[in-house]
Amino acid sequence: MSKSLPKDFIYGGATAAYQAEGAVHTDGKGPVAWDKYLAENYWYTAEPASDFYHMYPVDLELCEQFGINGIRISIAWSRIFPAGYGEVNPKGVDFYHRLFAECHKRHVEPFVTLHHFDTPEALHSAGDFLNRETIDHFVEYAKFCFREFKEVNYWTTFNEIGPIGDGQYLVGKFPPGIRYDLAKVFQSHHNMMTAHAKAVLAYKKGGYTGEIGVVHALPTKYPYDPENPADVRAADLEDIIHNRFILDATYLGHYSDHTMEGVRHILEANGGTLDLRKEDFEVLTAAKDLNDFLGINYYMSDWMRAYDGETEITHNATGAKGGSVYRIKGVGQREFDVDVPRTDWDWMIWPQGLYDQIMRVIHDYPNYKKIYITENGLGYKDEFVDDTVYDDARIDYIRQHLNVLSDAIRDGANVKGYFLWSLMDVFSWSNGYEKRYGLFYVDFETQKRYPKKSAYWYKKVAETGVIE
Ligand code: BGP
Repeated sequence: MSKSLPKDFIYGGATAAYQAEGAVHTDGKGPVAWDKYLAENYWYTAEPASDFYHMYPVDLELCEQFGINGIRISIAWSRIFPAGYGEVNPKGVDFYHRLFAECHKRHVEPFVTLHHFDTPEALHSAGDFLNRETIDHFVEYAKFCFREFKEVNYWTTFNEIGPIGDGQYLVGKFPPGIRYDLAKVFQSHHNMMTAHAKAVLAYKKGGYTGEIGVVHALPTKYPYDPENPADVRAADLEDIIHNRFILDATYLGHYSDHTMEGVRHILEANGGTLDLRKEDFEVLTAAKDLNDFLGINYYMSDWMRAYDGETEITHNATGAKGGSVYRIKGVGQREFDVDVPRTDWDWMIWPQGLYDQIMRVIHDYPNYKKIYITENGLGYKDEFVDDTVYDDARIDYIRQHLNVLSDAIRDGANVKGYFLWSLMDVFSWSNGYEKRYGLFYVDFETQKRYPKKSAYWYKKVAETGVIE
């Protein structure tokens, strides 16, 4: 029998400013570190992306036509403050007012993220969030947006604090491209969580009537051999790096003894120290019960084995299946050779991991209030035929993940919505335009949109609440 989802459920599509808007130098937008980094290190840039800066009325009309009643949008910080702080750019402010008005006109609720990987260049080159001044600049930018964009009912401070630290300081695939520096990873996570907490406190102090939360990417980590204590330990340490450290900061207001033992172990093996201040924990503690929702981005799980060697990571950017290597000194290694389907980019497709992750959150952090799945989707080398894409693999992927959501709700989780990554095709930060996720195919030359088979399937689920 088909499973179903609750009546008030949000069927959304997700986007991010830098991956969708294009127009990177238009109307006074300030530079971000990615502009130069992509040009120098990858085979593509953020122009034209999906030209959402001009095409948003088309995309929102498609939402309305296809039963999509929520959209994740991020504000490009450097459109509002081109240098990260100081003078406001009125054209940037005006763009987002027009965009949010169009959302409401089409009955699509905007869930708005303040920071989706795109710190303004001036702050990024001064150390990004490793520099504590960036925390203050972020909070000022957040406060400005809260005051200015009163039409927004759902705010997210950050998108994926975890992958930002990993991308910037561990894997080195995001600017500034630093590799294997675990201390910077944890410090970046901690400082960004402090910035998040300060923004939440400012929002609540401002007496606004909307909701505020944070979006975390939470890949589930399993031991390759659950009977082998060394594999269990490897999975646990990986979980601390990617999930537990930031979840503790979000909902406990401190790091548990278990978490800190793991962090110390990792830093002993890799070197480096952390600057965790008393005043940070005061802020984290004050904010821990004020998060109105948690956004979970879930794409994959990982299987971990013990590993006794130096760190070695190879990022599979091109979709040549089997190209990934991931081994961290003092932590463990990812095992890709398990009996689980995976994408061409070596992302292990495991819907049960979403269920297990949700259950962990509601069990370990009972003050979570409610959850939205803010990203989930299948990156694929779509084939464009007959003016569409017959993306049965994507339909299957979404169906399986919605099914476990239905199970999680049945088993007591308060999950209120799902945002497919991505609404229309956008480019991927470190994989380019060839890795597509959208419900709507984008011809990046003409910027024309074409509904894929998955868009029609998703529309039916949104209209009926039944996962066919
Ligand atoms: C998340 C990001 C998105 C998006 C997605 C897919 O980490 O929040 O911005 O890019 O992952 O990832 P990728 O583009 O690497 O395939």
